[in-house]
Order: sequence, then C-alpha cells, then structure tokens
Amino acid sequence: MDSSQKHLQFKEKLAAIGQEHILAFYDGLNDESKADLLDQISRLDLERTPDWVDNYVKNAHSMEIPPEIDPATSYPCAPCEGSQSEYAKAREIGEKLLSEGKVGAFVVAGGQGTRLGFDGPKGDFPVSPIKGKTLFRIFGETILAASIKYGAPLPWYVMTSPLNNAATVESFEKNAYFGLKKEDVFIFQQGTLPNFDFDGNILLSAKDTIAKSPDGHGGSLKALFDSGAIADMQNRGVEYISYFQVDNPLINIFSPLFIGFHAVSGSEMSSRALIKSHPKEKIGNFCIVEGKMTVIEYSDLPDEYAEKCNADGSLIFELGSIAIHLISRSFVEDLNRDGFALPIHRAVKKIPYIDATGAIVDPDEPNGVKLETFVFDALPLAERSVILQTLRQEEFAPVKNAEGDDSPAVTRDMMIERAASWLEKAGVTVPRLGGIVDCVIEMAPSFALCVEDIEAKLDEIPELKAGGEYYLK
Ligand code: UD2
Repeated sequence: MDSSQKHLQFKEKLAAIGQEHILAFYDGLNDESKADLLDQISRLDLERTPDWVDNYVKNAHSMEIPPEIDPATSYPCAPCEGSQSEYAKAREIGEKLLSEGKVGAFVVAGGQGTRLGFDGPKGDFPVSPIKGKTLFRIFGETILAASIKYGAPLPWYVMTSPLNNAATVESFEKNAYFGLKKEDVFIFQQGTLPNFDFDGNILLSAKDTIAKSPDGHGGSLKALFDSGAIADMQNRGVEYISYFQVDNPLINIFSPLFIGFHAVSGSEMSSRALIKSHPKEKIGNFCIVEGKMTVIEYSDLPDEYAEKCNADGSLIFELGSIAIHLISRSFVEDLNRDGFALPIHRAVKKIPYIDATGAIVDPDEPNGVKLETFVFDALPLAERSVILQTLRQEEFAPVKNAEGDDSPAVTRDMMIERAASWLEKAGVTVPRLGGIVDCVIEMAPSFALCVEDIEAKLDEIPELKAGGEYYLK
C-alpha cells in the first residue's frame, strides 16, 4: 500500500473514532515526516481507544472495590517453629538455580523520576554514602558479585522508555557496563500510549508527532516479549525473572530463599511484602479478591479496609507491596501467546501540545490525561502466586523525593544502617550513639551480598571508630 492509500485509510479509521485531527497538519509535512506520522498512527491501538476515552479520559474511572476482599497470606521472613526445614530446602533450591544460571535480573527504569527533580535516567542518580555510586552501579556490581559467588553468568535486563533510552545506553557504555560483559546486559524499550486532552482528543506534541508517554511498568510484560528479551532468556536457559524498580538500592536481587519459594511452589508470579508502617503507607496492599492474589494501590483501598485492625491492634491488611517480584519466564510467554490486556490507570498531568494553529502550548495547569498499566495487575492472572515477607531495613529504601520521606538522605542512612547491622550480626563491633550508627560505612556488593559472606572476611575489617569512614570492598 503506498503512502497516499495509507493516509486515506487511516483518515477514515481515525474519523470513525473522532480522532482525525491528528492528521490536521499532514498535507503540509515533508515526505519523511508524513511517513513518520503514519508509522506512529499504525502503532496506536485504534480499537481500544474509544473505550479508553469513554472510561478513563473523559470520566475518572473509579476502581470498583469488590464486595469481598480478604487479606493475603504470606511466608514470614524467617521460619516459625516446625518450618525450618521448608525454609532450608527453599534456600538450597534457590542457590542451585542461581548456580545453574537460571535467574535473570530485570530492572524497570522507564519512568521519569520527576519527583526527585533529577535530570537524566534515575539509575544515574548517586546514592551510596561514601563513593556516591549510582543506582545502576550498585545493581551492576551486585549482579557481578552474585555471578562470581554462584559461578554462573547472571544476565541483566534493563527496561527503558523513549524518554531515557538513549541516555541510559550512553550511561552503560560510558561506565563499561558496570563491570559486566556487554553481552550479559540487554537494554530494551517499553511501549507508549497516547496522551489525551480532557475531551478525549489525542494530543500532538508537534505537527508530525503524537504526544505519547511510557505505558507504565505493566508494559514490561509485553516489552520483555516483543524486544526479544524472552528469546534471549530461552537461549541462555533463564527461567526466572527477578523484577525490581530502579529506585531501590537495598534490593536483594538474587535472594535464594525467595527464588526457592517461588520455584518450589510452582508460582507464576511471586512478591515480596513488608508490614506497612501505617494504614495509608504509599505502597500497594496485598489482598485476595475472588480467590486471586491482587494488589490494591494505597490510593484505591478505602479507609475502612486500610484501617481495619485485628484484636491485637495489628492491621488486617498489613502486607504492603514494594514492587519486588519473581516472574516465571513461562508466565510471560503464556500471557503473550494467549493475548492479554492489563487494566488501564489514568493520571492527570500537564502535557505540552500544539494547538489547532500549530502553536506550542506549555500548560501551567494539568490539561490532560496519561494512561498506564501496572505490573502487579498481572498477579490475578497467575495460577499460583506466593508472598515472602521481608524487612524494610533489609530491602526497601527507595529514592523518590528530593526531601523528606523516601529521599536520598533517608536512603543513605538506611544503607549505612544495613551495612552496620550485617557487620554486627557477623560479630563486628560498630560504634553507635543513642542507637544510631556513629560512623559512615559503605559496603560494596563485592564485599558481601549477605551476612554470611562477611563471616569469611572478618580479618579484612578494620576496627570501626566513632566518626570514621569505612569503605569495605
Ligand atoms: C510504586 C508502586 C507502589 C509501591 C512503590 C514501592 C505503582 C503504581 N505503585 O509506586 O505500590 O510498590 O512503587 O516503591 O507502581 N516505570 C517504568 N515505566 C513506566 C513507569 C514506571 O519503567 O512507564 C518504573 C520506574 O522507572 C520505577 C518504577 O517503575 O522504577 C516505579 O515507578 P513509580 O516511581 O511511578 O512508582 P511509585 O513510587 O508511584
């Protein structure tokens, strides 16, 4: 089909759903821009667009809270009386899978990091207390240390978006893949969804460009497949995907215990959870809805559920989702083979656009809607799903805001505290003042990935003095 036929065909299709205005400047474009715009249109999901407009753009879709929601159950962090052997077995299986190279790391790094006010891929944000290592560097060094520990190459899959792909690739190249082999790092882009004004019109960001934004971390399940990452995993024999967010330097990317529980239970998508600090903590809530594991985001869970307590005062819905999952490769393959669509979520935003005269408008107030999908909405699609609890101080210190909660200062302190507590568990004395660590410690992943790794290195640790600075590598 030549371009004028394509143009006519799209014009008709767009007119049928009230979106023909995106071709308003078409006739005045040069051939390259014309082809580019037609290509963008061919990637739009014109079939679903009217539903999105009616149900998410023009009207704020209110999440229907099902009549019966139960709290999810979980494995505690450590075994209770009688379950020691179950935990030991899971750990052993996890270690075996790692030594067979059957697990890959997967970071979703396509977001914008607007709240942090950092210009660039969030993975380039420096966080470590002494060396100022970036998030990407910490993950890269962790993956390298785990590959050495388990004697198998453990690949790293990195999802970016059109907003930061070029800068991310540049960062990996400039930093020599953070010590990993280039062939063990697979960088790919997620998809996008069009942006709308409040009347449901798709916005243009230029005469030849549709305004689009990343399709949310839920887009990862399709992008993993479409990009060839899943095929790469097949070639390598990777069966399990360790999913995490770019903002959390405390992530234990390769937890043998978690991997083991996931594998032994035959789960398709598993999660780590922590006990929420308060009813409305800004993390998802693990619930069982119609027999299925479901995460209900904090903003969607009604207060009467969020605040409901047991007789001992603990929250009934106490398990918070910190966006750490294990996903079986076969689950992603099945979803893509059979076709799937995750629910859509809307976000009202300020979206730059061009008006009917072609002039660029940079709005001061929110003027439209961006749509996205969330990865945890795949949980109810899984046949089986388990949760293993973790401790906040061990595994969750996200960098989200410039100041206050979830800020770099809090993350830095938590990194020091975790290093100190690991050293103390290994028998090292750490100076503390009023309970707070009274020196600065940074522990490189090459030094230890867990407490047990420290035990073999006790003679390398200097005496830790109050006010001192110690980089252990
Ligand atoms: C997320 C979870 C929340 C809790 C919290 C833990 C949602 C809706 N909520 O909140 O329940 O688990 O994290 O820290 O997810 N990303 C992409 N592409 C996109 C959008 C996001 O890769 O299109 C990545 C982003 O780079 C980051 C992660 O997804 O690594 C989380 O994104 P966020 O910062 O928007 O999530 P947040 O903090 O609202």
